[in-house]
Amino acid sequence: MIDAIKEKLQEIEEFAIDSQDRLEEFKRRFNGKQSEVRALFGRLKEVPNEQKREMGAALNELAQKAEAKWKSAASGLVQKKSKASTNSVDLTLPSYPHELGTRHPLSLTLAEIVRIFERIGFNISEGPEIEDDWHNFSALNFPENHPAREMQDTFFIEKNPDMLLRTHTSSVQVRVMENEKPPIRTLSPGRVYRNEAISARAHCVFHQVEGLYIDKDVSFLDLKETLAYFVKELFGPKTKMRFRPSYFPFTEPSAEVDISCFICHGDGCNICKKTGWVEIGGSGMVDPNVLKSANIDPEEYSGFAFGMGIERITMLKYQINDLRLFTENDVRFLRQFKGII
Ligand code: 2U9
Repeated sequence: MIDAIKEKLQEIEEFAIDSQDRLEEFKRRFNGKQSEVRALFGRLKEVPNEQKREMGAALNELAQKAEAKWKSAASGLVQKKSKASTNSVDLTLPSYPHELGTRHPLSLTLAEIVRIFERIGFNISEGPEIEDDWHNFSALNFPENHPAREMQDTFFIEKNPDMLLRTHTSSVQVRVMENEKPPIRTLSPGRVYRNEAISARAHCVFHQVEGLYIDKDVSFLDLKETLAYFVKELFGPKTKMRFRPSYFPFTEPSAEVDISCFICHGDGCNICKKTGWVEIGGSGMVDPNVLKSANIDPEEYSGFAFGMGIERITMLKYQINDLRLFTENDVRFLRQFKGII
């Protein structure tokens, strides 16, 4: 019996545990209830009584040694495993490149427009998108029965017909005139709403930027020179500008603003429909009635105003042919503006 115990001890000592599989095999053979060590305990009954005590002690020692070896091997393997997993990360490798997002083309255009006007002293004013009739229409000299007020053009708030979604950002400038004294030089960018069916050329939500300059002796020449500076900055130094007579309730006289076609330079292309000119917005001298509505004396002050659609300017600048691309958020479209500004 003693020889069997010594033999088992040697086997236990020589058993190499270098993997999880070997650890489990060790446990099966030497630790568990069905193990070879337990089998030796079973053979105690064959041992003569006077040797039982000594053999029992030797067997207990054997079982303890097997248990101790299993425990230390098990914890050794755990440490080895965690060390292996830390080592598998090579901290010297360059990281995966982070793909940066891009600025929306409308934001790019607006940022450029804002920068151009800030350089000549304009500040930025913002106001509510849900407006009252006064700031959106009445103070801007819209007659009571003007078609722009009609349901098909304006989204009215059902519960309060005096409230509506602003149809232009001129409403913001009425608020500036009410709250500040001239000189006023302000640019109002923002979202506006018109009740139109969505197509490649129209949307019920779009963006505008309107400008207002009020001071003593502001003339039509100031308007012309300011816009001529603007179009050269935005579309290039060779860009020419022209006025076409027009009508808006809030300006008198009023003019549409065209620029020389920066694609074909007058040779004729699809953008300018072979005319050599493209429309970019409207403008005019602030109507005296509008000044009066905001308690500004038209005898003392005069002003000019202009407005343009940011979508239209962006479509011209980047030759985008469908307005819906701005709101679809298709990354194949948006990614093309990578690296601009
Ligand atoms: C005040 C008085 C007058 C702003 C102006 C236009 C002409 C104009 C359109 C261009 C394309 C709007 O986006 S669009 O549809 N705008 O033609 N806007 S003058 O006139 C003002 C503004 C504020 C107090």
